[in-house]
Amino acid sequence: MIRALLTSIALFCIPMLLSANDGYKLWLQYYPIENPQAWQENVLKQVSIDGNNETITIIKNELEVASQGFFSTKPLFVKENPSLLIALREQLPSSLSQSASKDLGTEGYHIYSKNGQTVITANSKFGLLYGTFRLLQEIQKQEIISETGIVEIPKVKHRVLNHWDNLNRTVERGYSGFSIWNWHRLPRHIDQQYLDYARANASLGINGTSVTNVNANALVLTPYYLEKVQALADAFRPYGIKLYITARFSSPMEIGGLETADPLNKEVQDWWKDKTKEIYEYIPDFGGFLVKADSEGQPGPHNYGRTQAEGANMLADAVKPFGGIVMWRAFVYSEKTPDDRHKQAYNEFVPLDGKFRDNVIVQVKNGAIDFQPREPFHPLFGAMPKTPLMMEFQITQEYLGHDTHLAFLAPMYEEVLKQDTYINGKGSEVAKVIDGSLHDYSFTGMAGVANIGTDRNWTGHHFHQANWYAYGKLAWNPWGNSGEIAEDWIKLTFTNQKEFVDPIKKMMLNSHEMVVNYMTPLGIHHIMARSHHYGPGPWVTGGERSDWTSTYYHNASESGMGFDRTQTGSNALEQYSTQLQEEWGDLNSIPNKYLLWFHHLPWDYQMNSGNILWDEIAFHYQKGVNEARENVKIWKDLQKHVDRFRFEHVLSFLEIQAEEAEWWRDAVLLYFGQYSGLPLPEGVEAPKHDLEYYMNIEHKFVPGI
Ligand code: GCV
Repeated sequence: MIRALLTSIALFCIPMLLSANDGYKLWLQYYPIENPQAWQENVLKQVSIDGNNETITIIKNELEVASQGFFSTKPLFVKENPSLLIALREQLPSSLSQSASKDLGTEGYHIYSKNGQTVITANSKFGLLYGTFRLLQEIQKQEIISETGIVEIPKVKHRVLNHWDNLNRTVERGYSGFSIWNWHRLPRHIDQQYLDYARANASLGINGTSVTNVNANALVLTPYYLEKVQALADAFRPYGIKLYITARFSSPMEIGGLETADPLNKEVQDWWKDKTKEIYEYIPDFGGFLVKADSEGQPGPHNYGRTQAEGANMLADAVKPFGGIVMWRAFVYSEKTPDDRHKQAYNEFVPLDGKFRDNVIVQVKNGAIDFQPREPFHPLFGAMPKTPLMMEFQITQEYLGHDTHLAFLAPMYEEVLKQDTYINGKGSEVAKVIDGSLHDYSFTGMAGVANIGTDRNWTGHHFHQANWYAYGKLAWNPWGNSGEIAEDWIKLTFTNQKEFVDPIKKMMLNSHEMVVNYMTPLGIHHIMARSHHYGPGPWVTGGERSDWTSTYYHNASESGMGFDRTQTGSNALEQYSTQLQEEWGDLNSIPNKYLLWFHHLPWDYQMNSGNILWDEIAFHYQKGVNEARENVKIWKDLQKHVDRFRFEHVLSFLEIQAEEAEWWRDAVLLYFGQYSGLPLPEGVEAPKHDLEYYMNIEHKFVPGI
């Protein structure tokens, strides 16, 4: 009897364990391939790869893990007659070289088939590593490698993750647990997760990481921490990843004993030169510094009456002899400046165009305010022809519901990258600033503020792995397509089955717009709760600075709402090209998505849909709620395609999201309804509670601050 019971428990548990997938493997699942085509089955059987270095060992391991996962076999590493030849171009036998692979640069790769063999070639071991990951992805997706094959060359040079991780392991705006950097155990203990992190990044072509918060702590520059940073750099190096750290501008005073941090002071300059030399002794290929200065209480050159260029150049001179760079953030604004926050970075940086050293790249957020659910592109893009500018996207969802709200961000990134600035006439897209082609420079970059933490699945929501993935893909190629990125990610992470891929792709591609609908439609912005930014807070007002309040941005009153950024208002519009000034300044041509970003309008303003503004706003909120509810249904219907762990995890998050979409709708409509004085239009559900109820919701210890 007892034995029978135990047997049945065991039989019940085995499938449960087998179906346990905690998501740790990200998009590198390498799940079994059913009915593989002959070439797929054969390609990993006999592999030839020469060379004796850590990167080559990583490539071999990857091939083993993948082959084991796909086909339950291990590849044989051979010298003769391989099915897969992985070789540097200079090592390729002439019978196998191809002309198309000539211009691969230092990181590009070419995968092709010739004479029955599959070949991966590149000019460097990192090109081979990227090519290997790509081949494995193609195998998982069941694609064929043709004779011309795949030629890939990154369009952006510095593809960097920015971790806003503090030395105490909290993560500013991080919602997936603690920082994965265990500073206390470093340098002696190298956690497996560091290597898995590097591997995942390499699989996307990410080639840099800045491991500390931009709200920086000078201690990271002391020998105690440099030893630890060195250990991380050593772990990442074989994966082609350079390490950067954030430099606190006042470090010479805080840890150097100087009385000033003035960038024009010789002692200060020498301090940074010596410090930099010391860092390079620990990390010979150190990437350089990332700096946030003169922003939100951070020290900077303004403290000494100096410009951003003078501050950046001092650090640039220090790293220059070692080949390092400075990524200097343009997120500079002050509550003491009476101007619209939207305009401040542009006003500060444009006059400095051409004044930065050639190893400084200015890092600009995608929009001028701050990673709102939707923002028009930052007017700096295109406006500094003599200064390389890099993009900063936020992958972590500070303003997008944190970790429980599904928002696939590739469409948002794509919207910004493909937006025409019209700076040099039609066809001057933001992506051309980022890939350097608009102003003809090769010093290019993209940064993504990481959403990675100690959560077992890395990113909190399983679907937010897709945002890390999408960032990596767009950093490699800013002209990439969200649909293709979503489809590939689904296939690599879950399954190739069309019945799953199609609806999930649709759900992902709509998810960002859905969140915009129930949070901030029609150009409404910055109306979230104070400080932690979780949930609605259109009533936020007062406090230490007005540019951190909601009322500063929405300007709601009985007469209407919206921020007038036209000539009758702050005229932030004048920072864009004349083409866009005309398009966005005119109520007949501005896209609805930017309407209240640039215009203050009465509640009964007649929209081209036939609705008045108030009704249109209300319909958007309701639409967002409906879509969030629908996603729960879509997911439930697909249960049979997903392992139990990930199914349940995602389901509970989608349910939270649907509930919180209602919270947003009700709170915001009740609040603005006080001013519009109008009833909710038919089709919009009545709020469950009164405004006071929503204003009194207080979440304790929200992560990320
Ligand atoms: C790291 C926003 C965030 C801050 C962040 C800042 C920045 O203001 O709320 O947490 O600070 O952006 O990008 O520097």
